[in-house]
Amino acid sequence: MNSYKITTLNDFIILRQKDFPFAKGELSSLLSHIGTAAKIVNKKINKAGLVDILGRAGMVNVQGENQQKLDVFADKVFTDALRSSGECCGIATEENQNEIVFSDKLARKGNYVVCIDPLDGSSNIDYNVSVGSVFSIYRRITPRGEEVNNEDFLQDGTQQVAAGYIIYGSSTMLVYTTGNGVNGFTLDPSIGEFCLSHPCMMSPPDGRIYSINEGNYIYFPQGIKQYIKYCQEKDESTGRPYISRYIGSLVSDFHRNLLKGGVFLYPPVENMPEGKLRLVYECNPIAFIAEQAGGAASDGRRRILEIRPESLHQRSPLYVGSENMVNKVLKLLI
Ligand code: P6P
Repeated sequence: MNSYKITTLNDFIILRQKDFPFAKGELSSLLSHIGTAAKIVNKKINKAGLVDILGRAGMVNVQGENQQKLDVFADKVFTDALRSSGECCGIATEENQNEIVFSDKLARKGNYVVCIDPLDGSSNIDYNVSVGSVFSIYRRITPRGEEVNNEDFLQDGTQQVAAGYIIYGSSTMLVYTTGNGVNGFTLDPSIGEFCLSHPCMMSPPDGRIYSINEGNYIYFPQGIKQYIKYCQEKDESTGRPYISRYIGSLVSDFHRNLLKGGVFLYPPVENMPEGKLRLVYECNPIAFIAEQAGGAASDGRRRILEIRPESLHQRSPLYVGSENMVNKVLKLLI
């Protein structure tokens, strides 16, 4: 019988704990709780077509978007898991206008806050298109023992201690970084464990995939229109014309481009002058992972990670992926 060396997410977190000489296992425990919540959400998503969990919950979230039942379910699962971890003293989530303060004694002692989009791409759920969860973890600014407040959640992306996403696709993967590279874990349903499947993920510096909703073409800044034309020109020395791939689910589009090389673009458009994606719980975690994998992430003028958030739900244009491709976009935007 050949030996099949499995490294589960929890094995790996503990193994890598030495990267945090001062950590006493708190961040490790928090990441492990996120992994557990992801398994629960995954189970529900996998059965979505079979139980009455599809479709709208009949509510509207802070974004004014119709909440899908799975959105509401995922939000509750991650909130409960983070609250019970004892390491997290509050969360900012896409589904709630303000931060959620965990005021019980244990949680108030937590060192960390989490910003999360519990189920991104949820409009795709009813059509069996892959969706994802995206999260950032920060050390709190307010003193331990006190209740968190807004400032704990409006830190710039360079302050993230960890970030990750779960992609509920043909297989379910959890990809995260704690600032020491990016590692991917695939859920093995037969043992109910996330197992290390993509160690040290690196984004190719170049790629041939560009991901953008070309339906908004007429609203794009001139530089983006030029970039799309650049992608479509024939130039075999640079592998053009490139390939257009767009799922309409940030985590799925980003994950594919991270592995194969490519660039994802969400520019300002007519009814969203700051773009559509949320800085705090979509752009920042994705940008942290992209940079840790050797890629780049910009709003067209600055590194995403250097933007000082002013509000929880503020939007930002996002150009993210292979470094040379992002740099080409930025050159045309100047
Ligand atoms: P559009 C999904 O609703 C989402 O928030 C992201 O996951 C995705 O990248 C984007 O919106 C797609 O937006 O306007 O192209 O449908």
